[in-house]
Amino acid sequence: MKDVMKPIRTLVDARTGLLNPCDRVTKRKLSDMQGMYANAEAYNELLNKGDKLVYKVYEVNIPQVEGQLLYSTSVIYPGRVGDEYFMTKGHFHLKEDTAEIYLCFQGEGYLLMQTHDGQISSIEMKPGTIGYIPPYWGHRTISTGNKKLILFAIYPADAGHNYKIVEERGFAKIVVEGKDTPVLRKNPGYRRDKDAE
Ligand code: PAN
Ligand code: ZN
Repeated sequence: MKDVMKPIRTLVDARTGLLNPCDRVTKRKLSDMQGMYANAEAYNELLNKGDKLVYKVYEVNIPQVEGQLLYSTSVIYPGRVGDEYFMTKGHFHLKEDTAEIYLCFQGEGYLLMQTHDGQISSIEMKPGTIGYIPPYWGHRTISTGNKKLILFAIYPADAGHNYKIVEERGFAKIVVEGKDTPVLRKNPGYRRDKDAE
């Protein structure tokens, strides 16, 4: 019989997002977000004041092969670049026919999604919200509250991440501070997928 992997038990602290045990922590600072915010001047101004932490991801080490599931928590800090809220880089999965589930533990924000053929969707996230990302949807999360946005994610372990496409084209929408509530605006810097035109 094939070697069978042993089951894993992980504890999650819903107030901090910490996983225990945790095998990997990825930190993304403002300097890692070059070119991702619509207001480049506000970005440079903020960066000059210090290289703030924008988000971190806690992960458990699971073999990245078909059949396995990866799970992680993402902690997105409260903050803005100009009027645009702190967010993750965002990506499409390299294996595009893979889905993902996000569960919100704490904070407020959005799960922003788009397809190559120009469809756009967003789910408002607050504690207890589960967002389902079907296959083929690129996704990014945005923290719009005063507290950290803490999300738990589960996805196929062999999904992979395509960041390049987002770095090159951006997302069609941005989430900015409105008069009373956050608002979704057209991203002036967005370049649509040429193949879809
Ligand atoms: C998440 C993300 C995590 C960080 O686990 O990887 O929130 O966002 P970026 O990967 O866009 O920097 C996920 O969607 N995994 O597939
Ligand atoms: Zn993903």
